[in-house]
Amino acid sequence: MSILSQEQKAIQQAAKEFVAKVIIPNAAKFDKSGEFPMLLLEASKPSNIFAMAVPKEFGGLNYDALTQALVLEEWGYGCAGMGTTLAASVLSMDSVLIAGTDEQKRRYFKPMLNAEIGSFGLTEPGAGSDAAAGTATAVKKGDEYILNGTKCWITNGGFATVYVIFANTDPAAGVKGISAFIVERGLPGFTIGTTDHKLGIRASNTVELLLKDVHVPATNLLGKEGEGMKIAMKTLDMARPAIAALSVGIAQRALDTCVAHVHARFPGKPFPGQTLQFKLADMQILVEAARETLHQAMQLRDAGVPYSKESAICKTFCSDVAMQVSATAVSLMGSYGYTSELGKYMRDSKIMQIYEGTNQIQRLVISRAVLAHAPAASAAQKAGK
Ligand code: COS
Repeated sequence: MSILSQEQKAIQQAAKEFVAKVIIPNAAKFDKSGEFPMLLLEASKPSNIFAMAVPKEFGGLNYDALTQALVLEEWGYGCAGMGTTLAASVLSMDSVLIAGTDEQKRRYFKPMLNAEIGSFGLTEPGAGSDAAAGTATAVKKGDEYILNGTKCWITNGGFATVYVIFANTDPAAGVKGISAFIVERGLPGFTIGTTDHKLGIRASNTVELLLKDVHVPATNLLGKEGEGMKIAMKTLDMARPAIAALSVGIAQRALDTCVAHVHARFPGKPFPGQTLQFKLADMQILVEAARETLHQAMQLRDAGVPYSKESAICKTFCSDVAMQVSATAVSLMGSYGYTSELGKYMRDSKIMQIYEGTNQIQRLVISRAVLAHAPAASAAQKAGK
């Protein structure tokens, strides 16, 4: 178990209370309707939680990475759809934290202090796993860039106030021409396209973003022209553990639901055979191991050491655990499982294995890191034996 500070424990407790009061009572309703829960934003104002990643000097809560993960686990426990809203807003802020000037940070983070949300627009119809293949363009004219293109499967897109959008300023340069821009809602030519209807995380909002001759001030360029891919990759390193945190929350909830059901089913009686008991033990092992993997990655990030591989590992492992534990929970509980809220946890788990880089892409990132650190050749190998 990670050793948490008193402050971290207090923040975790506050998150549990918020989830119990606001998220859990509303989760089933928004899962069913697929509507965006505006009440979530309103209820978040007193705690300023949408500014949890915003540094103190810009008015935010300045939570370290581990503390952000603690909060997101609780939100995932309550409803991974609503948790996704918070995670995706932080994702967009991460790009600004990485590459923004102080003035850009001040402007971008301001709405978050009022529980408004941000959105991150990288994916395109022909550029998902291959993030470098995007065809959105940004052409400089005077002191503006003119953006054109389509972004898809964009979380929070329909309700965000500010966006980080990736577009190519030099298509001939390919990946080295990708640039990142802050784009504000309401600019002429910037419209919201179709809303996606999803299998899971239905309380979150996922849309297409359409950019048609959108004039963006040149001062909204993040970093330099051509730095977009690096900004995107660094952002995803920061953001993937958020998905791991939501996943741990889902897995813990599925397990707790099973345990509560077993208690209700066999009140005051010995628990039935070892098949059930061993399954519950396996679920507990997976949940605890997943949480540890996540916390280790966050401790590396907080210590300022490289953590790309660990970010990819925790995203992959925790999302696979969420899927496995929630599916096992449904199977163990039989018809009750198939007709209860356990189905939501299983549906919500599936996207955890897909978004912010599929688990196949994570395996690519992990294997590249492993291969880049090949062990020194043994004496026998050096001798050619
Ligand atoms: N940190 C900093 N820079 C990084 C980086 C990281 N973690 N990963 C890659 N880069 C840099 C590389 O060093 C390279 O720059 P140089 O050529 O100057 O060295 C550049 O970014 C391109 O990297 P690479 O050559 O590895 O890119 P690839 O096209 O081979 O693709 C993958 C890399 C597949 C890992 C990338 O496309 C990816 O992550 N895809 C998934 C996208 C995703 O997660 N989408 C979710 C959408 S948001 S919900």
